[in-house]
Amino acid sequence: GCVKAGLRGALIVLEGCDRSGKSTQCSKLVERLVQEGRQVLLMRFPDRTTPIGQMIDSYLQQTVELDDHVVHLLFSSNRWEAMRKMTELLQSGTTIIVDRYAYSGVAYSAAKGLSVDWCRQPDVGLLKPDKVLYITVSPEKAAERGQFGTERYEKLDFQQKVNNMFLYLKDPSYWQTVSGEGSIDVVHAEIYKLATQTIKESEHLPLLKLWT
Ligand code: Z5A
Ligand code: MG
Repeated sequence: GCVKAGLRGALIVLEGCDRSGKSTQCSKLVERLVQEGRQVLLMRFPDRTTPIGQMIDSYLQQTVELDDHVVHLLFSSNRWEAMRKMTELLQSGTTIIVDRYAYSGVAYSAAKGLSVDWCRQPDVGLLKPDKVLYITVSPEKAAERGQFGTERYEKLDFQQKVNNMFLYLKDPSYWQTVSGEGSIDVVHAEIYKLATQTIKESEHLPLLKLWT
């Protein structure tokens, strides 16, 4: 698995509600692509390692209170601060698998009552993913995967609002829904198939910008 000159990497985002298995599937996918000798990187948003990410972390852990608009802009800034690095990596042939992106940004803030149009604006112009794999699980299945944690948004009625927002944001031109209800290996097989197709299809396509 060597890098073919001039071909770019793909930007693939996994989205979905709480406990749908995004982080589990992102790790498994990246592990397999690395084993195959592909150039690939795993990223997640929020990236809690940067100064902005640390502010987000304090908010999610409920150690600080912030205005909803402020939090929204911090999540967006946390993506913007990664854009230069992501662009360079994609152009040099690295595929990036991303655990949550701007869709989570809009879905969670709009579920709190902010206007969807307002919520989209700060993320307009971010790199547009080549594919969003939207993992779905029923609330019953999600409940079998353990209790809600103690972070801010981990409550059932709120998660249902978030789900509805994801359905509203879903763009069939580049989103694909994947059932997250099978075993980890079954879900992985489907995601691997779609991701490798996307990598192949994106090689010669230009990088686009989100919501423009
Ligand atoms: N947020 C926001 O408001 N604005 C933004 O712009 C962004 C995010 C980017 C933290 O995100 C919060 O930030 C989040 C949205 C908000 N709030 N909430 N809720 P995060 O990404 O750090 O959230 P997380 O808590 O790490 O992820 P998650 O959504 O809760 O879980 P997941 O990654 O989808 O699932 P998982 O960790 O892979 O799996 C959950 C459990 O299920 C685990 O025990 C697994 O072993 C098990 N599992 C996974 N797959 C299976 C299958 N197939 N069968 C059985 N069991 C399974
Ligand atoms: Mg996760």
